[in-house]
Amino acid sequence: MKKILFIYPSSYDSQHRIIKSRKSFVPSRTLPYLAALTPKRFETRIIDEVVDSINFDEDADLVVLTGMLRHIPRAIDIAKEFRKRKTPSIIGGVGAFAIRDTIIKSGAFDSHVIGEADDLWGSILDDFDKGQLKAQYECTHHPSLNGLPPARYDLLDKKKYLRSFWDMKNPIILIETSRGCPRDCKFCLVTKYFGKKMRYRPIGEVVEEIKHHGSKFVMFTDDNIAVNPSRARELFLALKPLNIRWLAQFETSVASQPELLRLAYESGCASAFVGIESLTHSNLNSINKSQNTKMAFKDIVKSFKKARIPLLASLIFGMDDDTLDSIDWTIEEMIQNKANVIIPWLLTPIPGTISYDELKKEGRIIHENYSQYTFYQAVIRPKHMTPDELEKAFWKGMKRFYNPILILKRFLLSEMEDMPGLLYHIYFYWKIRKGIHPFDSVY
Ligand code: B12
Ligand code: SF4
Repeated sequence: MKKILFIYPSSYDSQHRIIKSRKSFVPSRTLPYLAALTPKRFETRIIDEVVDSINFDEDADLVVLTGMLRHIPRAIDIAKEFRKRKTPSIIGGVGAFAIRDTIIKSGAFDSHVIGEADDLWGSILDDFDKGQLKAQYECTHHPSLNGLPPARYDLLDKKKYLRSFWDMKNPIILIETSRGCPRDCKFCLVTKYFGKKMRYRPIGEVVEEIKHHGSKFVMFTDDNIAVNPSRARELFLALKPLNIRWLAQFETSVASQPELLRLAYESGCASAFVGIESLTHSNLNSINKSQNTKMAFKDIVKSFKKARIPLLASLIFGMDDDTLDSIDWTIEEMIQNKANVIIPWLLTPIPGTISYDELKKEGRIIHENYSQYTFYQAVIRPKHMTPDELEKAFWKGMKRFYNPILILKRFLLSEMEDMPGLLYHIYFYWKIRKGIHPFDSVY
């Protein structure tokens, strides 16, 4: 039986050390899903390099790699090591799509796949079996999401992932119910990669997959879970009997749909990750996210609070109209308006996005060492501050929002969803003190 080694690479820190951790936040869906698509005639094993080590001498017939942008430099080195042992490798996924020229130039991989795997993976493995692996494959369409197999989370070592408050036995699992996004925010790769047209999995299949894994806390990978309110309603109704808690990404427009939010809560929505991005309208217009200017932030928060869903406000600092004062002011607004959680990032140009093209043209990209594209290290020159000042303002804001007195105050005044909220804030506080972004995979 031929053996496939699926590897999710770690990334390098600023001293070129491989980032390792005892535990990781949430297991990625990508490789467990690719393993599920793999015919039974292959033996499969998954290595998540942040928490597992790679034995380059391990007996393997094929190495399969994936990753976001920051993982690609490490993926290249891993493939080169295996090449020395004559083990072929394949790479695909969002990172490999964003920087296809870098991948080709590296010459490290036997095969480079562009696009979604669902309709392609079987024929790639047939070619591999025949010893006829091609240098490049591309899926030029967006596959249907009917009949997707459940991801093989059973191939992962569950102990290595964080537990949620609601399920102390199982890790948080990622489940897909849709792909695509009809918006086209300039900094985001989703529309470029998955397309503007929404594709949905049959709800019955989503429910079956959730039951199959048995985890009581689910994070949906959908980029915009309620963009189609009638489908979202149907999904939430189907989730209700499962008695799970879940988290998903919502856009701000859902704040004007109290009925839908109420249903989300009743079906187990434990947190809504909302791309607020900026409180400055000119910034929002400049990134093509003017839909966020339609409702004031305080009303968005109120609407989620009314539905009893904690709001995780995702923010981006470093846009053209950001100043050091406006960053401080944004954090204060988050505190005053009682956002439950804030998740700030720095504007980072992903090749393939409009933001990348614009910043490149203006000569404002400092470097393209993708290992450092962590989204909390400044890689662009902002207009009204230095990159160093931007990073300092980011950490200052994080420390201000997650300071112990405010955390305690929030807990005592029940602004957060009681115990889980408190535990998450303590966890975030601890990560920030270590200089790690709370949503980075390392623990
Ligand atoms: C869930 C998620 C997270 C989770 C979990 C991450 C994880 N451990 O997997 C959390 C919240 C932790 C997270 C964090 C971040 N994320 Co995130 N995340 C996602 C999200 C929403 C879903 C990913 C997913 O599981 N999809 C389902 C799987 C099955 O899809 P897939 O991996 O794309 O695989 C398919 C194809 O790509 C292909 N494929 C993939 N690999 C391979 C390999 C081969 C060989 C082949 C043939 C095919 C193939 O086949 C699969 C099936 O078709 C995506 C957006 C999206 N819709 O994909 C963003 C996304 C991946 N994240 C992104 C980013 C930027 C981040 C953050 C930096 C935060 C931020 N600013 O948004 C952090 C960084 C974390 C880190 N490790 O450093 C970007 C990545 C851009 C890039 N090129 O680097 C994305 C694309 C969103 C975006 N805004 O553009 N994220
Ligand atoms: S940021 Fe969110 S709303 Fe905007 S294109 Fe990306 S997924 Fe869609």
